This record gives sequence, structure tokens and C-alpha cells, in this order.
Amino acid sequence: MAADDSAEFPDSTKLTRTKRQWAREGRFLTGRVARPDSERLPPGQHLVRDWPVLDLGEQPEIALDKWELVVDGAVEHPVRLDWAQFHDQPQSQKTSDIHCVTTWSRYDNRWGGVATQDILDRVMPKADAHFVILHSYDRYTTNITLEDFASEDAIVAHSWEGQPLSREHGGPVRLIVPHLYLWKSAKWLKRIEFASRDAPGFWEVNGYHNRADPWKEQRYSDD
Ligand SMILES: Nc1nc2c(c(=O)[nH]1)N[C@H]1C(S)=C(S)[C@@H](COP(=O)(O)O)O[C@H]1N2
Ligand SMILES: [Mo]
Repeated sequence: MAADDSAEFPDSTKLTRTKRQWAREGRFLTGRVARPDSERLPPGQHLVRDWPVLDLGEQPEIALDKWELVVDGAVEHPVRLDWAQFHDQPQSQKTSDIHCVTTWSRYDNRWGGVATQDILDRVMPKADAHFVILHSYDRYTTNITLEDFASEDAIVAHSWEGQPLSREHGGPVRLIVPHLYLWKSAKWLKRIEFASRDAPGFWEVNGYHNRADPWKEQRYSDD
């Protein structure tokens, strides 16, 4: 829960390269890191080869000339990026396993897009920015800590396996935070809001766990 997370991160100084390095070195191990195969699948999960579609039922269609991504809140340099400007940001590729709370996992998904660490470098979170609230075009919301957002594997993705991300899977652009259950990975991403206070999102206020670590089976909230 949020209280535990802040207890783990008592230092409220600005997100620094040192802290990011510290995160890289082991705080956010994922299935991508060399684990024996028997340990690659989190507890209670089974492997699938297809890619199921899950959402609230509305799959918004956003024309690329209308699409924009706002990054704002507790940051030094808020930005509003149109499609061309988003592609002018540093581009990354990352391969990761995804784990859905409904118990399926899918290995080796290759994402293309803008690494969350590059977004952080661009907007510079303020010292009191401890949380990130994701807002989507279908009005879905979800919340993660700044440290989870800053994970080396996290990416704001516009492509999957070298192809534009399909609408059903959240295109034009979705977040991927592979070390948390997939409901934290907002599809049809519209706004990344940095905040000093946590703001539980759609599933988090409907009984799901606030943090969603698949290795700890944080599926449902315990209250
Ligand atoms: N905008 C938005 N993002 C969303 C959702 C949603 O309903 N709307 N559903 C979440 C849930 S519960 C899951 S399991 C994953 C599913 O992603 P997929 O359909 O690409 O497998 O998206 C997450 N992101
Ligand atoms: Mo889900």
C-alpha cells in the first residue's frame, strides 16, 4: 500500500541519476532478468501464446492528427506532445514479459516507444512528486509510484513486435510497466500526471491492490 511504499522511500529529494541507478541494480527485477525458467512465471500464473484483450469495453479510436499526450502536475517542465513531437523524443526498444491479474502471462513482448526514464529527464519531477496518475482516452485511470514509473523496463509504447500498437491493445500509445500486473499499464494513454498524493484509479478503488506486484501476488486489496 502507499504507506508502505513511502516508508521504503523516505528520501524526498529530487529523482536523481543515482537513485535511478539504484533502481536498475535490483530494486525492480523482472522476469526479463536471467531467472531459471521455473522462476520466470510468477505464482498463480499460466503461460499463453496469444495476447488476450481486456478493458472496460470502450476501445476509443483516436485519429493521429487529434492525438496528444500531456505530461504535467508536479514537474518543472510540463509538456503537451502531438504525434510528431512524441516521435521526436528519444526512442527505445524493450522486451518484457507481461502478467495479467486474470492469471495469464505472456513472454518476450518487444515494445517500441519512449522510455519513462527519458520522459522523466524531459519534464523533471519536483521533489514532492511521489506518485504518477495515468489518464486514458476511455476515462480509465490507474496509479503507480514514481519509483515504479521510473523502472528501467517501463516504456510509453507505440509499437509491438515492430508494428504499430493495435487499437484493441491500446494504440496509438499505451504505458507498459512490466514488473506490475497489466492493469497498471494504461491503454490509450492521454495524460501522465505527477502528484504529491496518491490517487487510486479505476481498479484500485474497485478492490484491486494498490501496488500490484505479481511476484508477491498483490492481486486484491486486503481490506
Ligand atoms: N485505458 C485502459 N487501459 C487499460 C484497461 C482499460 O480498461 N482501459 N484495462 C487494464 C486491464 S484490467 C488489463 S488486464 C490490460 C489489458 O491489456 P491488453 O488488452 O492489451 O491485454 O489493460 C489495462 N489497461
Ligand atoms: Mo485486468
